[in-house]
Amino acid sequence: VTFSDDNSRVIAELPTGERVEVLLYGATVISWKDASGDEKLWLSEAAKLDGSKAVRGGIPLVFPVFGSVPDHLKTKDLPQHGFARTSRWEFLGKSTSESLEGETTNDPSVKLDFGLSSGAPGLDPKAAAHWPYKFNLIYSVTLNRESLTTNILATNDDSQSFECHVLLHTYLRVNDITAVSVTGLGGAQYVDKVDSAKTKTQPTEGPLTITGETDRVYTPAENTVTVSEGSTEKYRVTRDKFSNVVVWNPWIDKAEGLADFAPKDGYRQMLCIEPGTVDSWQTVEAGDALAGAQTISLVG
Ligand code: TA6
Repeated sequence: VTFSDDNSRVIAELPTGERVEVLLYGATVISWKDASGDEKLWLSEAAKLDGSKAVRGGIPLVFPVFGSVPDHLKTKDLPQHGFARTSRWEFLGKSTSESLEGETTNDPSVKLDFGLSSGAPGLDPKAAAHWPYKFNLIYSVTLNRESLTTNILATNDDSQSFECHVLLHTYLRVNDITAVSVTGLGGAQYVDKVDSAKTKTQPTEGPLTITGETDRVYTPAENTVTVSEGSTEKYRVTRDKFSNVVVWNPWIDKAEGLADFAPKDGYRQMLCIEPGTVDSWQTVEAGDALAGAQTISLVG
């Protein structure tokens, strides 16, 4: 595990060559490469990596709110998608699969832990102003040869309960969105945010294909979604303790309208598959915790 010389990122590499890079700003995974150096996440060429705004790409972390907040909540002035992705997290340490004697195993893995809590120096000041709760977040990133797992644990250290959303806003890299199909959503209800947030049902037969702006909050029965290109499966995204998967592609016009989305035809090389719990407010009682994880497995 190494640090960038400006201390803004943590890089971990396995002895077999797989590599993950995490920006301390937002604890945002900004790169995940397999042993042959193929990048698995999409990162905009115009992504801000200097802490001036949420990273466009990689795996932004959405907490405590998804989207903008309804007026009835006192947190209505929080930034879109909350403050976890716009705060500077602390690197808490790493653990590897190497045994104590130091010889490497044939299934190497490394886990990086990051922390953000109320009162932390790196907390986005908007948070303190509009999220008056004592909380602690631990975010773990685990890399092994064939997968990347990210886990979020949010504990309520306050004497009152709070309500929140949590979501892992993963930008998967694909070669050509027009050849992509997604399975594992058949029969699932979804809120179609492109079509005035209507609730619809995904047909059971045939995969989901992306032919235009797509912005859907699914509540699937199964906990795994598979992303294929042509007839080749590429990613299997399994979620744990998350009830939703958001599928998002901005397509041409929305990509055009996002200042930090580059190149503009980059919508053809990305698909957001976002495990989370965002269709209802999760109440976390004082002293309780909310946890969730995604595992992205490389297939084929
Ligand atoms: O996850 C889908 C979504 O909520 C879209 O509606 C779009 O807003 C996207 O997130 C990106 O949001 P951002 O705040 O990162 O520009």
